[in-house]
Amino acid sequence: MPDLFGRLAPAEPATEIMAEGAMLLRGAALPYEKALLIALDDITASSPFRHMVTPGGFTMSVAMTNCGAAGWVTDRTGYRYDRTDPQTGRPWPVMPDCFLDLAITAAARAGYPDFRPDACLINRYEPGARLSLHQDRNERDFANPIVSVSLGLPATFQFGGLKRTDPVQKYALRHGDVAVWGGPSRLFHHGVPELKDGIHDTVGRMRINLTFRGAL
Ligand code: MD3
Ligand code: FE
Repeated sequence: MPDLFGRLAPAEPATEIMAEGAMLLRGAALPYEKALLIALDDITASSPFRHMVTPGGFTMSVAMTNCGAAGWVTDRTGYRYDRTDPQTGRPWPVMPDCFLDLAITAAARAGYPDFRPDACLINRYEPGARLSLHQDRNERDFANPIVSVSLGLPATFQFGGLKRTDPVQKYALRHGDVAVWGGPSRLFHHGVPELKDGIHDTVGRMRINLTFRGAL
């Protein structure tokens, strides 16, 4: 239905191109907000958030858990995908349908119609938490994109290029934003500087990021 000025509501929210192969779908997760937060409570009741230790012996400021057939873990022996949650000794919680539906729909809109994630890493940032510049390269097939969903407090997101020293661009990622990284951008360095304090209406004093991967 056109409004008073004859405008039609867009069927899909605006998309921004961040880099070749990388698209930002502003607000694309908003229709899923309630379902995602309920499913998240379910996941963390079985596999709670925990602060993992890097191979170098540092405890990460970001708390993590996973769902899906495999989960990303780090400990003193290295980074890997594991079918078992090392903290519970059980498989990771099943990936909820609303997670899968959002990830598959977003990837298709960004030009990756065949993406079927088998792992979702869930990051929880409390004020002060940060993720230093890194590449995601523990996945088997880099032909799969990574889909990232931001919920809660806004964050600055930085990404550079294939080399650690390439210049970085900054984006504000807000509640409901979805980013898809594939093709030439798949192995770009990226990170999140210290989360600023604040309180989000529905998520509280934190930022949650879901990253969907084809890991196995
Ligand atoms: C660019 N998470 O979990 S999401 C991670 O906000 C991670 O929690 C950040 O980096 C977060 O590994 C950033 C955006 C993102 C995810 C994967 C990428 C950007 C990416 C892979 C390649 C290039
Ligand atoms: Fe990453």
